[in-house]
Order: sequence, then C-alpha cells, then structure tokens
Amino acid sequence: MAYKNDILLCDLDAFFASVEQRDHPEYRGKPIIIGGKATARSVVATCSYEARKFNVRSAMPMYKALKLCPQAIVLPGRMRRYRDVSEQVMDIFQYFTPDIEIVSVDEAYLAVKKGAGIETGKKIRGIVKDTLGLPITVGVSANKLLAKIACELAKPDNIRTLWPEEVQSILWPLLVRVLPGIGPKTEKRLKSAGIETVHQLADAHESILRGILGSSSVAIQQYSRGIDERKLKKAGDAKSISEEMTFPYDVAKREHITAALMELSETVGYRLRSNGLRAKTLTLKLRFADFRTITRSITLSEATDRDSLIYRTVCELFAAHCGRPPWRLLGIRTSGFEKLKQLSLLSPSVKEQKEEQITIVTDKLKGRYGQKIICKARRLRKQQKP
Ligand code: TTP
Ligand code: MG
Repeated sequence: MAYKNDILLCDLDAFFASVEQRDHPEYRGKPIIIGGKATARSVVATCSYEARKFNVRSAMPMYKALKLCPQAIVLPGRMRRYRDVSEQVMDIFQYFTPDIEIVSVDEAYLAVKKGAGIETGKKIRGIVKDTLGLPITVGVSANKLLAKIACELAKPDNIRTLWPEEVQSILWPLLVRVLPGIGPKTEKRLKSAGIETVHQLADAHESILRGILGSSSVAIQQYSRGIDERKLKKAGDAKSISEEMTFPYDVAKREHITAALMELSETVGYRLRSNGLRAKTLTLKLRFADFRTITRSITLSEATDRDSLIYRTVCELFAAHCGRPPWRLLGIRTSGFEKLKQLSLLSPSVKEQKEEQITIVTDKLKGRYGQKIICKARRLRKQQKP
C-alpha cells in the first residue's frame, strides 16, 4: 500500500537504569534494578541490560529478581529526574519534526518525509548519545505497528527497519504477543485455538478471531498482515484539549458524576502528556436535564498534566456549581498550555513521586494496549449503574 511518511519509534533503553548509570559512573557495566526494596509487594520498574542477562524484567516481584540476580544493585528511582530527562529527549525529537506522538515517558513516534527515516533515526541516536549520554533504539518503517516491532527487534542501542515487504519473512514467524492489543490472557486463548504465531493469526478464520478478540479482531488481523492505519496522535497547535460525556440517562447520583469526572480527567491527562503539554486553565462543562449548560473555569498557580490534580479541581468546580440534579452531560476542557520544560522548583513529595511512577507505568500500558486498558478500581465501582 502507498504511504506518505516514514514512521520512527524511538525508545530509550532501560530508561531509568540508564539515567542512573549515566549519573553514577560506578554503576556502569553492573546489574542495576530500579524498584522498591525487597518487601513482599515491591516490583521491578526496570533494570539495566546487565541485569536482563539474568532474566530480570519490568514488573517482576523484587524478591524473585534478587533470587535471579543477587548481586544486583537496587535503587529506589528518582521520578523527577527521569521526567526532566524525558523532556530533554522529547525536545530533541521536536527538532527533527513537529509530527510527534509521545507514547510514554521514554517513547515517541515521529513522522518524517518518506525516505528520510533511516538518516533521521541515526541522527537522533547520535544526538541523544552525545548530548544526554543515553542509549536509544529506533525502529523505522511505514507505519506505527512495524516501526514499534522493528524497535523491539533491534533493542538495545540500535536502529533497524522492518518494511511492509518483510512482513512474511520477519513478522510472521514471531509469536502473536508482538502485536498491539495482545496481552498474556489473549495470548493464552489464541494458543488454545491453535494460534501461536503471527502467520497463524493472519491465516485464521475471522469468526474464530472474533470469538477471542471481540471487536478488535479485524484491526488485529490487519496488524498480522503488517497493515496499520492508525495515525499519529500529534500535538498540532490546538488551543485546548477537551473531553465530554453525555449520559444515556439523566444522572442524579453524585457518585456517578465523580466516576465520570475521574474517567474524563484520566483521558484528558493522558492526552496532555501525549502532546507534551501542561494546562493552566481547567474548565468544567455541565448540562442539566433541562439542557441549560454552564461552564466554570479555574486557573491554577502552576500548569499541570496530572490526572489527580485535574480530577480534584473539577470536583471542586462541580461541588461549587452543580445546582440541582439530574445532570445530562459533563465535560472537561484544558487550556492555557505550557510546553514541557517549565519545571516546578518544588521537590516532589513521596506521594507525588509514587503518583508519577504510577502514571509512567499506566501510560506505558495505554501506549501498548490502548487507553481503555487501565482505569482506577474506584471508577469501575462507581460506574455500576443504579
Ligand atoms: P520501557 O521503555 O518499557 O522499558 P525500559 O526503557 O526500561 O527498557 P527498554 O525500553 O530498553 O526495554 O519503560 C520505560 C520506563 O518506564 C522504565 O525505564 C521504567 C518505567 N516502567 C515502570 O516503572 N514499570 C513498568 O512496568 C514499565 C514497563 C516501565
Ligand atoms: Mg524504553
């Protein structure tokens, strides 16, 4: 199929661990694990490639990681530091193209002129290494799917291409889990239907796939053939980012409103972060059952991209202006954008650091499996219909 741009997926290698090895030369060449101490519940956030040789991986329980690699150096992680570095990296990407989708703290898709992908990727790797002292891997192709898989195949500290004409020779022998939207559970279900490789998925009957993959079956089967129509969700020059929700029935219970506000806050927050933006003004839109609609705004002292702060602020706006139930529509609008970089001078609290870490992990998962993959349990409970 004809395509207009080369797409790059740029992803830093062992991001948190690489920053620690850069900042602390004594850690270089050693197995480093970032994560909480080896208590019952702590898990590995990431680890250096030296630790990966011992099969330590992200999300593994820390006690298990230390069994595999007892000599590893365990560090708690410095979220604010990683966020600063992330912003420097995203700035380098911006220099090459305005067409960027930030997927997570250390990962972004870039669209460049067709034919310019490999050269741009090499330059990016050089600049990130020379100016920031960090290794980054770049996958280059004609769409997001193949660029991402090229990057995974190339890791660490490398660049490679995976063009549509290589789908049969390179993509088809791989296991289905390389495709977006296929997590461990789906992988198991596909396996019990005899589908283990991408090739088998490409050949599988539509009705079997629909039974297992539901409404995403068509898109995933397209992926297995190397076809991916997803566009980059790029920043553009939007003046505002908003989300709204019309209820299928008039809502009178406050807990349904707060659940909806949480969902809207998380969606808006993710979109801000994907665009490398923070918003200073938050606006709540509220429509009553009689269709009367109001908007109420607050300007924060410092711009934000935090789900929790957006949520708290719109809840306050709602409490102050909610009038009489029932309600019919809710919306959140964010505006007054600041690009990344203007960092808070305040040191983050332990709670804020924790929140930062959770945001990083959930954005990673959203980048891989789509935005619906994660939502707070509280939101789920509140969403139960009356
Ligand atoms: P990844 O890009 O998934 O992992 P990585 O950069 O450490 O290693 P590589 O890309 O070379 O495979 O995630 C980026 C950072 O996000 C990672 O350094 C730490 C954080 N993270 C977590 O805290 N928990 C997680 O479960 C994952 C996947 C990432
Ligand atoms: Mg990475």
